[in-house]
Amino acid sequence: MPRFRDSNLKSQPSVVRKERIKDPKNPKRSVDPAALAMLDKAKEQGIITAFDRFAAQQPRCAFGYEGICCRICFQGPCRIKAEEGPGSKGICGASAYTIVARNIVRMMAGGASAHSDHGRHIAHALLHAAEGKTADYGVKDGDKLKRVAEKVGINTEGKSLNELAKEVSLAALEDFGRQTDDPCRWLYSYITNDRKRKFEDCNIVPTSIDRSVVAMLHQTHIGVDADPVNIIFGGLKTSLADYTGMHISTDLSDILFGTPKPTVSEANLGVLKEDKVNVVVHGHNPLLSQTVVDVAREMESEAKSAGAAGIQISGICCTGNEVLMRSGVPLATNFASQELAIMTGAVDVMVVDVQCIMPSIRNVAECFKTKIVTTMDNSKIPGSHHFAFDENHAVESAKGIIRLAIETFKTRKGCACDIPQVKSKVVAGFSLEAILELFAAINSERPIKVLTDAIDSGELAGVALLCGCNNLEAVHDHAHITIAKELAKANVLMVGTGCSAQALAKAGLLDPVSVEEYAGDGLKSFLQRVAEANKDKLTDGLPLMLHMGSCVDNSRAHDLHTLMAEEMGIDVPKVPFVASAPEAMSEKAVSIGAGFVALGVPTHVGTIPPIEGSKLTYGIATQIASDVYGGYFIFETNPEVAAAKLAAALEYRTWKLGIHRNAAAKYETKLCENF
Ligand code: BF8
Ligand code: SF4
Repeated sequence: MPRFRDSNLKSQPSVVRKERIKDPKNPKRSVDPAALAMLDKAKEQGIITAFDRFAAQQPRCAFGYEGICCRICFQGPCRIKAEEGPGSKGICGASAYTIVARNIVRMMAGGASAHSDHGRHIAHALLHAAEGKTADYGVKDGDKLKRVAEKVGINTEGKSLNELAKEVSLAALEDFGRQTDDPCRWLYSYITNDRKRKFEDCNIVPTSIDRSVVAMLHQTHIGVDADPVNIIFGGLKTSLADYTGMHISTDLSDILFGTPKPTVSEANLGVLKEDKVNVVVHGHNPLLSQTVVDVAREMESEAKSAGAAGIQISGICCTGNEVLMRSGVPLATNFASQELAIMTGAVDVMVVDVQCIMPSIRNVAECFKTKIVTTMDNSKIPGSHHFAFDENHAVESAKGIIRLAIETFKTRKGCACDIPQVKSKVVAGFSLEAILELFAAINSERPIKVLTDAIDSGELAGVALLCGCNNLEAVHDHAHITIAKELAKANVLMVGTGCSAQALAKAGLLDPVSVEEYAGDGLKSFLQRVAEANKDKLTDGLPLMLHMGSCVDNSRAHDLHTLMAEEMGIDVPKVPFVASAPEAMSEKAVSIGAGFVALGVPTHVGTIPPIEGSKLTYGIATQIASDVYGGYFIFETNPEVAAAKLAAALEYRTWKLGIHRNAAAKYETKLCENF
């Protein structure tokens, strides 16, 4: 990690392990007023939630927490129990560094699999739509289709949209199973030439998604790789396969459902309506949730005939982000508080697809009228309703789900609900295309220059991506909100995704009025200038953070980073761009974070992943990564200190770039490439 002006700021956490979790036995650990109201209700009614189960799991096993428990073969679990002697290694002789490295890269493989399988599902839907095999989907954004085709090197001339969609989806599917040694096409179409050289030099270029995951599981089988650097580099290859899968998901979802544009909506449990049929979509895959949203609009009259005032759809987790971004559907809540939405008693159906769905939602639903509907072959919860979802029966399944919700409403009608009257206005929908269109109102030739000029002039301190999960280990939403407020004060332009964006949405930070209260003078003038130039499109102004979408849409943020690098004439690790996952928890977060680091981004994580058990592996993540890739991890559990570290990382890059630019001007040379 580079040295910062304040030498107290390091990549290691400022908080000792024992003090990291505030009040761990207290189940009321949230700053969201709606969640707190529901936690009171849960206590009164004796309903157990994730907040209680977190307390019950304390104290956690130190071996697992530090990553030095190995369960890769069943001679174990082996734990590293001593500094030396037989207890200092696993039964096979694996050292702490091997065990920690193997565990963490297997998490990357899990994350890459989840994102990419989602992308594959969408690629199949696009292919079948293009071949006329499903009537339920089709190309909605032909311009995006052409842009993506051109970007990945497919000739668009003289081809119909369906011909092109077929070629693009087949090219995407090839990235999953290519058997030659050519690189993943989606990765190589979007990154800089300098990054390609770097990845080739380090031998971490994935040739296909499936192959890199299989190779990773092989490499970490008992008795294969013991070298932590080689294992971690194998993990980085998998994380770049994850990037590939995320980019395919984003691109093909935009083609099928439209590229997001700024939209006004609301967030938090107050969006549920007692007198309406409430359908909550939860999970990640827009194939289903977008169809539910579209079908619900056509079924309003059926709901009204059942005595409801209409149908209210709202979202949780990333599927919620997908339908917010494209259709303005309100957000109910984020990951940690998913059970609490059911506690309102107002949810008729919670329909789930894949990832981040707590199996406990069914137990909570049993206490109310709520029905849980699972939809995917690979994601079922015992005791729930299952509507098998596939591209050929999407509309039919969505209609069945809405009808079940209407029937449930009939039995719920007249029962008391407890909907906390808490919600905030949200302006979201900032795809990269939407952001560039806003900038184009100021500079139509080179829109991205509006942003890089603001950094060069010192108006903005840089760009930060706020992303990632909730983790019950943290006080729900607190770190997301605190870091956002601190970075806003420091004039950092923020973009966001995932549950992080949802935390800010619920807290009112995606309401443009929050700019006046929290933004520093530079950020305020930048946002106001861009909003003023786009008065016709942005009737409500710009919010403090630009919501770019779901977790796969971190690919949009990577593209913004790459465009900035190209405009500034430098490679990505020199751009004042940082990322933060203040409350990360999932395997996907591990693979995204590792990908960010390989792409040269200082990446803060506010909840410590299980790698502290090996100083060597920890050093690879924080120090060696920086030396090789320019990106590195910053671990910090205190959000105020984390914000200071992120601001310092930006300042360091701006300072260094300034020095090299001055030197280049003084000596009339080109900008040095290797600083
Ligand atoms: O993919 S942020 S808790 S919902 S894993 Fe899950 Fe984490 Fe939320 Fe979205 Ni991303
Ligand atoms: Fe133990 Fe080695 Fe088996 Fe891991 S792989 S459980 S360290 S014997």
